[in-house]
Amino acid sequence: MRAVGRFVSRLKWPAVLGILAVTLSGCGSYFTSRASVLSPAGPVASRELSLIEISLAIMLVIFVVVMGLWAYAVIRYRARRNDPREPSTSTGDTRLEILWTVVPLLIVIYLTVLTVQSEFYLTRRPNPATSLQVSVTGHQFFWQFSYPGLGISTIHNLYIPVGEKVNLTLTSADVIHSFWVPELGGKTDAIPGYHTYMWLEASRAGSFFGECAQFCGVGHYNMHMTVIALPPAQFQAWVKSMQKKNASSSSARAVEPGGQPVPS
Ligand SMILES: [Cu+2]
Repeated sequence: MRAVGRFVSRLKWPAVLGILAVTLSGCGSYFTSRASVLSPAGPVASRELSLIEISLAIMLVIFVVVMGLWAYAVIRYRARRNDPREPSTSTGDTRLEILWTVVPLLIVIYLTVLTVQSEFYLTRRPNPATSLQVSVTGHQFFWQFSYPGLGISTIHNLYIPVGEKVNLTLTSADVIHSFWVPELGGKTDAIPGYHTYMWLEASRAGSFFGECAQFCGVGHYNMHMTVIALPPAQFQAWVKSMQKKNASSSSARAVEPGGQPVPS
């Protein structure tokens, strides 16, 4: 301990502040980056963020109360030079024991109820009649999206209409990948030979950055995607233009403009 104290005192405050500044600067990109769970753009991500915020607020209250009591005890009962008396000790207090057993129990029950409710909300599959169906396939190292009801397919970019639930069925052509668009919702694994499900909805138009969140090989770092949420009329126009291209294409397989052909 003494060695640590000597080390800190030799560093002095400017150095400590310098290290803090460098370390915390890493947080800047987190708050401003395209891929932040802190700027939700749809009901799934909003629900997830509210769970994070509620848990964080409870933890903050506990932290402040515990640290406050600790600081009070340290200052109030510290050894004083001119006071040789030992501080008084107590052997227990039933009311306090009950209090610090019941309060954490209530907090855990509250968080459990909130979490289970959110789980049900997030895993309830939207009605196929009122939602868009998309099959997502992870490949080393790109994402493929096909719209079974519309006969079109894209890679890299997932086009969706604003304000409509999108029902995703995920799988993988090779290894395990994980589909993650932070502003729209949490991660879901794409597993070879297996189907997983999630739904998303964008409540505003825009481009939302996404990436593979499961290390899947040398190209993992570049396995990005963009979810492009268009107003419904524009989405319909995009669908029509893709279907037209599909019809005129000899391979009968339309590809995202500017994208690579979908590998067979
Ligand atoms: Cu991957």
